[in-house]
Amino acid sequence: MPAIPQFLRFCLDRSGKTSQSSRLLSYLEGLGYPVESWRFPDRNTGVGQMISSYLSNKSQLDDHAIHLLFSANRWEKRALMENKLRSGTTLIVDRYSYSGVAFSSAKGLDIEWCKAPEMGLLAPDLVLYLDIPPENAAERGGYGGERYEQLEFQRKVAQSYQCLRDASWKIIDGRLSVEEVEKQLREIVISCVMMCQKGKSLSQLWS
Ligand code: DGP
Ligand code: NA
Ligand code: NA
Repeated sequence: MPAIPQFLRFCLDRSGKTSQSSRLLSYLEGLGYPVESWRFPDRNTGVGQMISSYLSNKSQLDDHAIHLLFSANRWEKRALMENKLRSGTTLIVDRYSYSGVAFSSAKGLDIEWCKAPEMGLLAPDLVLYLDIPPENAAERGGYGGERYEQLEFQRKVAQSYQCLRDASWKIIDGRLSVEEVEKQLREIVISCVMMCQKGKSLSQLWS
């Protein structure tokens, strides 16, 4: 039974990533694939609660310290992630390491320093970047509630993501209608799932 290692990840705040993740989940479930939807930060763990408190401005932390907590939050789920993938479950992951590096390097931290604690986490087969101008994201509902939802900062984050693009990325225009984005995502995802079904080994970040 070939493994079906899969990851899909999304980016800027208010880009529509969370609702598209759940649409993709239903789509793949409907086709009969074993699939789960995950998100980072996972606010349910002890580390995740510290992150959540930081994001809602209830606590202050040094930029390096919070970076390491986000990374720890991914590491604490790594073994489970590997088990799921090896058993053939597709994982749709709403944010992952690229968000970690993009947000912290946007604060001015050295990009190589940011990548270091991410090394050895599992690499995704596919990264889906919903590209939306930060100005448009800022007009969407709920924006501004959390620490990073500031237009100037999101512009820097968008620039950081540009430096992180690699061959696993597909860029989707996030200004298109929800239905059009969904249609494009389905096409990209199904071809990735089929390719992975033929047997594709797990690899690690950052290579
Ligand atoms: P979300 O639940 O996707 O809205 O993410 C919460 C916020 O945390 C959002 O502003 C993006 C930011 N974020 C997500 N992952 C990381 C990370 O690994 N590092 C940092 N610094 N920020 C992150
Ligand atoms: Na957010
Ligand atoms: Na998230």
